[in-house]
Amino acid sequence: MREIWGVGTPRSFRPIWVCEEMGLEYRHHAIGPRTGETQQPAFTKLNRKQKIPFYRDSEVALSESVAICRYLTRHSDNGTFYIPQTKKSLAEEDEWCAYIYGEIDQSGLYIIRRHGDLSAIYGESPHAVSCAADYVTRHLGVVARSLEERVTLMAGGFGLADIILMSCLDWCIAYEVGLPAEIQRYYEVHAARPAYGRAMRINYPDSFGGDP
Ligand SMILES: N[C@@H](CCC(=O)N[C@@H](CS)C(=O)NCC(=O)O)C(=O)O
Repeated sequence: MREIWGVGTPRSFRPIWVCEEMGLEYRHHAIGPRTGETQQPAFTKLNRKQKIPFYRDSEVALSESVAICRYLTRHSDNGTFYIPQTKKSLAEEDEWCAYIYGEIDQSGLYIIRRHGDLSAIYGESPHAVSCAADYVTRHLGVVARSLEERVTLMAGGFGLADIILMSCLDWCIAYEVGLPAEIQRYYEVHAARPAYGRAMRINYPDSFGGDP
């Protein structure tokens, strides 16, 4: 049985959406960030990083949202999710995932979080927050250029790179980082996917009346 730990963050949203998109069954442990749940001994035994998301099945135990999602995409092909098959397309998808995760998520949005929402832990720095927002804007501009002609990052269709990007766009919206027109159009197309709606309800139950 697949199990996913984590709720309430863009990172926990990713594997939930992949499972919902691909029709993979899983048991969800809705433990949240900064609630003390990731520090509990039972969870620490599973994931020494004390972070969500975390994933386990009979074969692997994985942390890191991108790694978990990539692993999950190899488990089914219901035809609605693009899975690269060639060395070239795998590398191109990898390039998108590393770029979005490294530059937009970790070096941009998470800096805003650290020195904004989490300033009690990491120190308050309005300057870091505003520089990180500018940094995200600059890289959204790069992504936007690739979305001028189509509404998926990969020419083959909607897939893993889009899930990573969309989760960052939800985060941008929450932090009031403006989206270029091409990205706004892209966002609206994929936010209408039924699996996105289901994953939102599961991952952000408080925003939907607490009832996933
Ligand atoms: N690189 C990791 C980041 C995971 C991460 O930082 N998770 C945060 C929430 S977004 C967390 O669990 N923080 C510890 C806690 O809140 O207790 C990933 O992409 O999965």
